[in-house]
Amino acid sequence: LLLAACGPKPIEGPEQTGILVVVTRSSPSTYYISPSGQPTGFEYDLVSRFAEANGWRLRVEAVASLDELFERIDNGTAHVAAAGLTATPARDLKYTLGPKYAEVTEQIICRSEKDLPKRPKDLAGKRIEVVANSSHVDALWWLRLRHPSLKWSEVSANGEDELLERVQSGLSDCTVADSTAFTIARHFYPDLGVAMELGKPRPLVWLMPKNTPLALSKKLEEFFAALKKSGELKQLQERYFGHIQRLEEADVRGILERRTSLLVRYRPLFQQAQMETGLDWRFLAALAYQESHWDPNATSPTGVRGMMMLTGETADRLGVKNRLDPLESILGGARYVLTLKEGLPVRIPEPDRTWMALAAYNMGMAHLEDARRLTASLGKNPDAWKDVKDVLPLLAQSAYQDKLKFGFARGGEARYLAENVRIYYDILLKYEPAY
Ligand code: LEU
Repeated sequence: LLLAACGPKPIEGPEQTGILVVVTRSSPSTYYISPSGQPTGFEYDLVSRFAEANGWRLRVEAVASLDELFERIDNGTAHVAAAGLTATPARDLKYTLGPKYAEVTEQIICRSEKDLPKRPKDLAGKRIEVVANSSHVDALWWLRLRHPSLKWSEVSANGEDELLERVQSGLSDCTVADSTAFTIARHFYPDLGVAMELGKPRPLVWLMPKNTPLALSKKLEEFFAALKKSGELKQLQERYFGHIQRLEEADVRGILERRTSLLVRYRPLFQQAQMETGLDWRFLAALAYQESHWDPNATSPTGVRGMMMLTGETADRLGVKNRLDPLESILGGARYVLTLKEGLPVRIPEPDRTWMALAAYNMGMAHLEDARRLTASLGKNPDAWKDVKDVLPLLAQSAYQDKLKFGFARGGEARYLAENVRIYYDILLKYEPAY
C-alpha cells in the first residue's frame, strides 16, 4: 500500500525480462508511423537494432511531453529514453548517458518575411517560446548570462513542431529547434528561417536511469561502436537527414561516385523499365538517384519509401506490393511518370511535359494543376516549364492560398526535384550508353 502510494513500480531490466522498454517522442526526426502502418524513424531504427542485437523484444512508447519522458526514466518504468536528446551538463549529473550517435546545433527560428534577427540583442522584446525541460532552455540560460534582457516562455510539448507552427501562424515570434528537426520541418513551414545558432554543436545521446547496471551501459557502448564501425550509423543518418538536407543542391560528385558502385547493380532493372514504358532508362535512373540515391531501402519522414520513393497510396494504385523491392519500385515509378505525362494536355511540348510530370510526381497532379492555373492568372504561360517552375514556390505562401483549389503544397521542393533530375539526367546521358 505504501509502495502504491509512491507511484508506479519500477520494472526489471531487459536482461531479466527479455523486453527492452523505450520511451520516445513521436516526430519526423525520431519516431513515426509510416503510411503503410509500420513504425519507423531514426530513433526507432536504432532501438530496434539494439534490441535485436541482444535478442530482446522491444516495447516503444511515445510520450506527450518531455516532462513525461523524464518522469518515466525517473520512476524506473522505462529502460532507455531515445528521443533526439541533447547531452547537457545537468542531464549528465542526473542520468546515465549513452554514447554520442549524432550531433545537432540548436537554432533560433523566426518568421523570415520580416527581417530575421541577426544578433542576440535583436531578440529583445520578441515573443520566444521553447519546449519546457529541453536542452534549448539550458542553451537560452547561457545566452541570457550575456544578454540579461532575453525573455522566453516554456511550453510543455513533445518537440518543436507545435512551436514552429505557432511561429508560422504569428502566435509567437521565435522558437528554438534542433538542426535535425528543422531540416525536415522547414519544408512544412516555408515562412520560417534560421535566425542564429545557439552555441556549438552538441551530441545526441540516449538517457537511462542513474542506477542502470553497468552491464547494460556496456552493451550500449558496444552496440554503437559496432554501428559506427560498420558504417550503418552513417547510412541511417543519411537515410533520415542527408537526402533532405541536400535537396536543394544537386549532388554531382555523389552521382558520379555511385554510378560505378551502385548503378551497375541496378542498370538491368532500369532497362527493363525502359522496355515496358518507353522512358529512357537513364532518365529513370536520374529520377531514382534524386529520390533515394539508389538506396532500395530509403525512407523519408513524410512516409515515402524505396528506390523511387512512392507513397503507400501510389504504390497500391500501381500494383506495387513491396515498395522496398528495387524492381517493383522502379517499374512502379516508371509507370507513374508515364501516367502523369499522359494526364497533361497534349499541347504541352517536350521536354516541358516531362519536367512538369516530375513536379507532379513529387506533389501530385492536383497541385501541379493549381500551379498551372496560377501561372496563367499571373499572365504567364502555363504550358511552359520555365514559367511554371517560378510559380511553384508560391503554392507554399500564405498570400496565394485563396487562389488555390487544392491548397498548400511544397511547390519549391517539387521544383528542385525536377531541376535536379534534369541535371542528373544530363550527367548520365554523358556517361551511360543508350539501351
Ligand atoms: N534536443 C532537445 C532536447 O534534448 C529535444 C527537445 C526539444 C524535444 O531537449
